[in-house]
Amino acid sequence: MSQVAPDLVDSVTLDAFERDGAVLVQSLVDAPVLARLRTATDAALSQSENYFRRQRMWESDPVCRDFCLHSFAPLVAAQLLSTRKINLLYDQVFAKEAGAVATPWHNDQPYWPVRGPAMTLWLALDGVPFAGGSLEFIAGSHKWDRWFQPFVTGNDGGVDAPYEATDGLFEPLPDFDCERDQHTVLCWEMEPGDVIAFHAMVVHGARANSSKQVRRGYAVRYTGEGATYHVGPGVNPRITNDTLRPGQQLDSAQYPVAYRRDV
Ligand SMILES: O=C(O)CCC(=O)C(=O)O
Repeated sequence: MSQVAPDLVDSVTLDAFERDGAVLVQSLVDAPVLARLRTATDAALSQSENYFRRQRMWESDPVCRDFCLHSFAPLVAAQLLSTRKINLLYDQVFAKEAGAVATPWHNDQPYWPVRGPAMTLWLALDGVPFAGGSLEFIAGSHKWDRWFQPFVTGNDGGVDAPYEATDGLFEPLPDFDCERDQHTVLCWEMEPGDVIAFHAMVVHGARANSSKQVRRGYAVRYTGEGATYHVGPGVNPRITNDTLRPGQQLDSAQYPVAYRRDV
């Protein structure tokens, strides 16, 4: 597994992440690591039909564990969040089959048991053409501090229903597709090994996959220094923790420290 590569995040990348909440980093992961991660994520894909239930593979798979905890990935997250400590929140594989519907607009943090700095590294395991389930981001929306209503997703990644009992806690999702001309929407084609780094509060979704190929992405969620545990309506119960209390730091077997710099 590739180890620490210093200064992976140059100032242009960092500025883009801070300004837009999402940035493409090309050719971050090399072919041997990609091959191992494809094998590992395919094993997870064979175990669940549900688009959003292939999570926490690192806990049982050494390849995922190595990437999440011992590769350069936590360092990249630390540089982007400008933080001295990174915890792993969880990992997840997203496979959009040929013909799959779009993933609706959302921001991630309403689903996560965490308050404070958090982000994702989304690694392309396959090439992602624009029409092949490419991710889209509303530039700068991570700074809005707007918490949008989480929804229950179907097996294909579409919306099944809004989460119940969250009245008043979240804003209804605007129809961002109708508002496209009011925003800068970022979307990149990706080669295998490219990564999109994005902030947990940036509004994003994924286009339908109208190609003939599956589109597999491996997402690793990290939190930064100052992040604390929080549970409330809308939080994904499959990623919560039985022992932490609200307001505590995340450090635990479930959310291990993946990177720490003392000075
Ligand atoms: O890969 C996708 O289709 C959606 C990914 C996503 O929404 C996320 O990683 O938060």
